[in-house]
Amino acid sequence: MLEGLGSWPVQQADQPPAHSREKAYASSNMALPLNTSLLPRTPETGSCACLRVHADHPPGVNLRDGCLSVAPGLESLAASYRIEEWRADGPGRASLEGHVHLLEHADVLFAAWHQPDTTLADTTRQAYLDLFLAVRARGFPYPVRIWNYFSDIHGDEDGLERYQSFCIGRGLALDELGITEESMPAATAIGTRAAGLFVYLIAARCPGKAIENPRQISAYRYPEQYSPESPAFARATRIETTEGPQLLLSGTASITGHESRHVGDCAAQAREILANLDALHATAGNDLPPPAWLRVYLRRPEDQPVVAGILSEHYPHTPAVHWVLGDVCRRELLVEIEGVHARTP
Ligand code: 3EB
Repeated sequence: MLEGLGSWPVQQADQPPAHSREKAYASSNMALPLNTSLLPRTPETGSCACLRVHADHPPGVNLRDGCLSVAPGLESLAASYRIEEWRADGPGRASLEGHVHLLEHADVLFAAWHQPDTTLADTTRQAYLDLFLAVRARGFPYPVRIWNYFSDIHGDEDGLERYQSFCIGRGLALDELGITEESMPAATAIGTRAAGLFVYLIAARCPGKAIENPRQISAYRYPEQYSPESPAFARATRIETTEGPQLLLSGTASITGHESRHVGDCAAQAREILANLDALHATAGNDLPPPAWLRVYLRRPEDQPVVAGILSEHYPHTPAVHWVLGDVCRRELLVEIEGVHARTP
């Protein structure tokens, strides 16, 4: 078992620190140089050294022009094309290690993985092992945000729903890596129509703060009816950046306690999600700015106008929104929202 992965870095005088640990201590009080925005089109500038998530592109991962580009099979809804960009400082160093595409900055590491899913459980296990070992080897053992996309999320694999197989694979990898569920960051897991499993993440040298939602049971404590292996993610991650605190919001659904609410009513589901997002904001600290952007996953494109109305009623200044098609992991859920609280320029 590999130690020190997911636990808080505790200084131990009797243990000579590994190179990566030394670095982690050196920068432990340093704010992360990280910011994000939702762009209406690809900027003209050649080299960006950032992580870009594209919708409506042929699915895949590449390292071109010093940029880590991920197209995880997202399909934008009408007139909503956006690019999600995450910027760190400096030029960044791109590399491909096995199936892991990496873009390394001084204090932030972007990593992405995409392979066909032979069986989703095995493939997910391999993706998590590959990614977590790669970021750890570079001195960035703490993912602060993870995204997961795969096709046919309600399909069957060996008698289980594919989302459950995904949870099993993730759980196996975390066990092997010695990572506890409580130390996992914010995440998204959404069904798309693109082949293969996509997992990508943002990792840091020091952990972010996992935030749980007082309105919801932690996903890793859900009763077994949802999955034989519980979902391992936090409801949000709070990080301190050079531009102030940020709150990275997990894909958030109409769930309170552990139960789906407002089955069949997308508008009511959206309102419940906003109550969940507000609760996360309140829990994470009132020093946090409002959401800079949100991504709304809809099972049915025709629900867009009603959800858009609810968002603009709720927020005094409606954040930038990327509307996409996506299948939430429970069949009865019609909408899910993720996003980021961050200072906007
Ligand atoms: C939920 O709250 C909705 O398995 O990584 C949202 C975000 C959901 C992440 C995951 C699942 C995951 O249970 C589903």
